[in-house]
Amino acid sequence: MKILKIDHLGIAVNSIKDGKNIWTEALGLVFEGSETVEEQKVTTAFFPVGESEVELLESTAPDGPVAKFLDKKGEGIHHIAFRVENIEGALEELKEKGIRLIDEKPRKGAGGKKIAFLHPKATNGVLVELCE
Ligand code: CMX
Repeated sequence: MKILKIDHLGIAVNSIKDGKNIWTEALGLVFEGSETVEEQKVTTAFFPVGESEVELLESTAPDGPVAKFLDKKGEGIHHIAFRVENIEGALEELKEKGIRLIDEKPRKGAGGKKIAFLHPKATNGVLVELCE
């Protein structure tokens, strides 16, 4: 598999509206827009940084993965996303290597990207997302 770059860093927040100002007014990033991904039960807000982005994640449902994370750990880094060349091929390769996957097939993420998660227990406690 080939990782092309860090696509984004996902940060879980209680509220995008309340959390956004630190990234724009204090750190000078530009708010690029917001999107709700119903399947993931999150609303995302993107702030480009060079070739990567900061992604704020606010849960839309109390049983969603981001709500569970916030309940357990509070606000903070939720996942790191790597842009890959061929996500289906990358998942196949990882599966063959016996790496624990959350998604064996890609699903639809923000911006119409294909995304898939590896289990944090397989990657030193860090939730890793692949996207294309
Ligand atoms: N980072 C690191 N560890 C995490 C984690 C995260 N984001 N989310 C959960 N975990 C850990 C938990 O702390 C727990 O560890 P312990 O067993 O040591 O307590 C373990 O993973 C299992 O967690 P859980 O609470 O028992 O199980 P969940 O039902 O919360 O499932 C996970 C965890 C990772 C499978 C689930 O959150 C998931 O499927 N995540 C992928 C989807 C996702 O996060 N989508 C939101 C992002 C949307 C986007 O970017 O588009």
